[in-house]
Amino acid sequence: MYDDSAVKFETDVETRFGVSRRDFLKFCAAMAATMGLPKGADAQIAEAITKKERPSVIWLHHQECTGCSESLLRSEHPTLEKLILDIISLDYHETLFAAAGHQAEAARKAAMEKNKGKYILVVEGAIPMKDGGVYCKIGGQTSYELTKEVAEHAAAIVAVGSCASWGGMPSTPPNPTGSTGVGEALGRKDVVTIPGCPPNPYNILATIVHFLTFGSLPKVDELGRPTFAYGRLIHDNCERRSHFDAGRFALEFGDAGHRKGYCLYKLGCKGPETYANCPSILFNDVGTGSWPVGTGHPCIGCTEKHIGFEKPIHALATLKTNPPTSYPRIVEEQGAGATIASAALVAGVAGLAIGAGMKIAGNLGKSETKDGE
Ligand code: FSX
Ligand code: SF4
Ligand code: F3S
Repeated sequence: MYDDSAVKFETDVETRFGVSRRDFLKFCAAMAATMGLPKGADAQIAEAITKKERPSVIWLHHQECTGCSESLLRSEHPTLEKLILDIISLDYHETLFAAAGHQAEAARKAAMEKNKGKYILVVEGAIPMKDGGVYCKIGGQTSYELTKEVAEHAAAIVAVGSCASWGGMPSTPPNPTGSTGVGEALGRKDVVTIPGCPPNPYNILATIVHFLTFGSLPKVDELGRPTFAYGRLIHDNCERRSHFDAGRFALEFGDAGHRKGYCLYKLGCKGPETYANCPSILFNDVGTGSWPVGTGHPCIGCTEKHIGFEKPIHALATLKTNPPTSYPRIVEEQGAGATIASAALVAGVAGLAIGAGMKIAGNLGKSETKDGE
């Protein structure tokens, strides 16, 4: 266990990472919490980050907007980008590299040779497979060729963002370039995917920190997504959930319900069929409400294949969870009693045992709040 009271630790951390010991330990605790690790894991993480050799990371870009890198580098408190660039040895990253052209390609090849079998390959962006992959080329190689070459001797492959995970936005029908994700393009099942457009930077970093600390990638679901981040429905963690359960919905952007922070289901929120930790981990480190639904926009399901970028925003989400066993009181803030329609919704739902999700969906279509919101 690292003796965190040692002056040396403090000096090392401040010198190396440019953050205070306190901020560094907070960061390690945040990483442990993000991954749902037990007590003591933050000390293991601190020890690994400060003592172990920085893992070499080769970061490839293909069809994408670079929002994934932007999101990672714009994080604050403590300045996450400083930690990232000190926790890993970023040996190749097209948009951050000072080098260009042959120099950049030479740096990639040197890193691959030096760290053969030990480096992490991070892929951002989709891989076009149509017409021999000609729609995206880097240094004379197609995205597919380049990825295959780097993947061959990688210790782990991490697909960052929805594009790299399954094709994301570039693969939206009719998918003219035959875009797909890394796993499918390479025919590999061992690719860890961190979907989201962009993905939450803490999920990216936690995955890399897990590899650094424990020498393995985190547990994943059948889509290759770490279960610590994609194990729960957004809907089950959403701060507007009590409004959903009580039948209080925004029906139009800017209406009274929207202004009061009611549920966005009827505006097309895909939270009920989207697995991600957005409501609990939030974005941009600015505090409460800093995630799509928190700002009043329905979740578009950007972490889910065939939902984000494919299912229209006006289409209602498919409800995946059973109705709750208890409901909040249906009392409007202004003191009015339960509305007839929302009471009917509760009564209808409470009486159901089978096909509950479908029934709720039916009721939702009919229910209205008192002032027609
Ligand atoms: Fe895709 Fe990332 Fe969306 Fe953009 O690069 S997941 S388009 S945020 O940047 O790959
Ligand atoms: Fe939140 Fe959307 Fe679920 Fe409503 S439908 S509770 S806004 S996740
Ligand atoms: Fe994406 Fe929905 Fe989260 S749109 S960022 S999965 S809230």
